Amino acid sequence: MPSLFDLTGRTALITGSVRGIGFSLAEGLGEAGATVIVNGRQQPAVDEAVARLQEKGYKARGAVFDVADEAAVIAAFQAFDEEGVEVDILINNAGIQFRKPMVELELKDWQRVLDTNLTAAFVVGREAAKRMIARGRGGKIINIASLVSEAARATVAPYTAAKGGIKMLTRSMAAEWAKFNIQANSIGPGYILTEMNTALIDNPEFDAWVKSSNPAGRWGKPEELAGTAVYLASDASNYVNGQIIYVDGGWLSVL
Ligand code: GCO
Repeated sequence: MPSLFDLTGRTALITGSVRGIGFSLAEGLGEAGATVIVNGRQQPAVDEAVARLQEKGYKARGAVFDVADEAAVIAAFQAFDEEGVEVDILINNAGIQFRKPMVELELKDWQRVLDTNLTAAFVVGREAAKRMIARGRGGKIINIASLVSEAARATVAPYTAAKGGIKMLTRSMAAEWAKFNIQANSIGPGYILTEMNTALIDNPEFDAWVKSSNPAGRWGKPEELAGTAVYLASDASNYVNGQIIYVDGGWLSVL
């Protein structure tokens, strides 16, 4: 009996996957048998990530496009169509961070974060879902949320608003696409040891706050998100829709 978690024969597009959480998710889905499409904005970084995955024995290819550029997203999916590439699993992972108090925040910086962290998930999700629906065999969409999908931290308002939006966009996707056998869910990482968080990791006070605020008493590792991604990308979650699974060391569950 094939494993409920076997992704063999399925193709997964993971946006923003040349490093960090996205790359770890690509490793996890590759390990489960999926062909992974690495996405980023720079060809050299995408090529390097694809090579690293292939060296590990995983099936991988690249797709260079900016998720915040609708025309580029549409062109990328048209190229998939022409090449016969069928995205069965989409992980909307691409995201940026911009830390500044709101009273000092310029609209252009707010907009750039919302464009990349929320609107892009809608645009890429729309292009993937159109094709999943047309193929008639369903699909999986996983949106990367955050602790700040539930509770806010000062100085990251655009990121927080976007991640709160990801929570409800995920439910909207479930509301509209469940009937096509598409399951759309989210993963809410806690504070993870990633390049985006370097400034926080290197700040002794912030590091102490993270370690004292979750019952695990530590930062999470990117690879600790892969199992949840494989679960949500596999047949094991075919009756799960519109949910967020927090991978946060217990942070949100305790006072
Ligand atoms: C920050 C961090 C967070 C984490 C993560 C927490 O500045 O507070 O970047 O946003 O990245 O989203 O779940």
